[in-house]
Amino acid sequence: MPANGMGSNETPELCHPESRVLIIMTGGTICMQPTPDGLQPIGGFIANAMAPRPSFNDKSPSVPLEASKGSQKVVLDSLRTPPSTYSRHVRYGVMEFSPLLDSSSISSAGWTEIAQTVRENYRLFDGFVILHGTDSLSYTASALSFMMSDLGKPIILTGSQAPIFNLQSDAVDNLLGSLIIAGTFVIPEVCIFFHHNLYRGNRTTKNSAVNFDAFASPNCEPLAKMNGLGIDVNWSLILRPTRIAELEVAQHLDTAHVACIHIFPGIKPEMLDSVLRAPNLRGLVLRTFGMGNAPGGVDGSLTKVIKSAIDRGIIVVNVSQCLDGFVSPLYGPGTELGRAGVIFGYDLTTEAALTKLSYLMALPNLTIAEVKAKMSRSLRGEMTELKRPVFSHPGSSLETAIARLSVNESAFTALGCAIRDGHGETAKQILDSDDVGSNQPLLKHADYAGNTAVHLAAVGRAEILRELLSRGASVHVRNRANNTPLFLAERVEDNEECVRLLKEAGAHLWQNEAQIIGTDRAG
Ligand code: ASN
Repeated sequence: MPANGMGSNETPELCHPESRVLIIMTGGTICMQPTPDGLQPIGGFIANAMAPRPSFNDKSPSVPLEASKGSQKVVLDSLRTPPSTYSRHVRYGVMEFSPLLDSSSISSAGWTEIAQTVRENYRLFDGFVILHGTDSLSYTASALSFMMSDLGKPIILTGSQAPIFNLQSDAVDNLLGSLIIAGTFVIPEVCIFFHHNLYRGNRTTKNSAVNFDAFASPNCEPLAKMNGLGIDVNWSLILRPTRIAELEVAQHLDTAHVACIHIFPGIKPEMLDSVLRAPNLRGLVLRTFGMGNAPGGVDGSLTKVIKSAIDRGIIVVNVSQCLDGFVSPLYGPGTELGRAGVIFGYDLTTEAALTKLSYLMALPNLTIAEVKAKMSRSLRGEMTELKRPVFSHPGSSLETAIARLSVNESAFTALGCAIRDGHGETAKQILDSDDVGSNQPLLKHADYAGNTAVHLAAVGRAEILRELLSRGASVHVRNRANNTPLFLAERVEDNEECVRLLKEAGAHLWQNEAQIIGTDRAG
């Protein structure tokens, strides 16, 4: 058995390893029951809704789960799913908001509470599922996506159109799918899972008040789809951090100084002006017609009030009322808005535009010019940016040539050889040739023992490890023996540089791994 734990029989035999997922219950229809005051969220979700259902409870003994709530240590009751088609159990505990909310009442304070709960429990769980009402789900998902920088683990938001206690409900499918995805795939994004689709959260909008298929992501394909038996992840779309840094969570969003106006034929410039003169207003999202047009008028008075607001330092962002497509200064009225200094939000949804503006306005020390510049760029995949060109590599090495044939075992084998032999330049070439549209599918590959390139490099190839991490390779994927790259790195002597790099990228040891390393060192 190799001493570094790379073999599949390193830790005690686990036929079906467990992932740990924290469910944060904020409320929403999923946990509602009828009352004389209409549907209201009811607490005790794990005991009332999950424990009685075999798909959420394999009846194994409950293991107390250590968690953190408002910086206090708490112990959560846990349940475990039966093994999924991916041969993993998901063990989970539930933390409930108090009070539970209809999501129409969520605010920036609620987003801060969710984000801080994730941060406090980040090292204790493999992934997070946020249960939330559907009404403002896209706003919350967008807000959280901006609040989390260098996220390395999945955060999946879901809810349902009908309560879980109803005979006909979408709740079980949505919750079970979210749990399995959060416990199986290292998709380091804030996502919404709904009606068999996993969406990038900041691309979504609620498009049905009643249908189970309630969300649309008009300008971005689903990140994954649940098919009959399994889940097809579109790895080429998944975004990963592109620098070596740990998760950072923004404190809050400044929703108090932004507004949103929906343009309609006949809108009075005075109406818009009175909104733009609201005390302390700093930003406005303008929902325009088609590709970004607003009524110009003979004297352009609407544009005049907008220009005057921009001159007073207010940021105005143009997004389309159309779900599909983008805004651009193509037509006369759009060109006029562009000349007045309006920022074109390309294909941002209204939800993403408002929360992004609120996020940027809450960041300390950003100038108006910097906020404007960031509004025109994608921060978390919320707007489409032109793809990087694909370069050819004349005169590349044999390994690179093999690797370029396709993204498959031969490419990963070539990369593995380069890592094993410490050929940093070759590894870089292979990764460059894999960098189609900056997706790097090779970073998600694993060998027969489930070791990713990061596992392979963690045992002493610091230079290559740095390269992998700067390209966004995950430090959280576990191999078949359930070990993280950091565990392998810690078990190798004189390997401080790899350990340091992994920790800088947010890696941490799980309790069982720390115990084994403690025993190693004591011995
Ligand atoms: N009003 C509910 C909410 O957003 C709607 C739902 O969850 N389906 O909390």
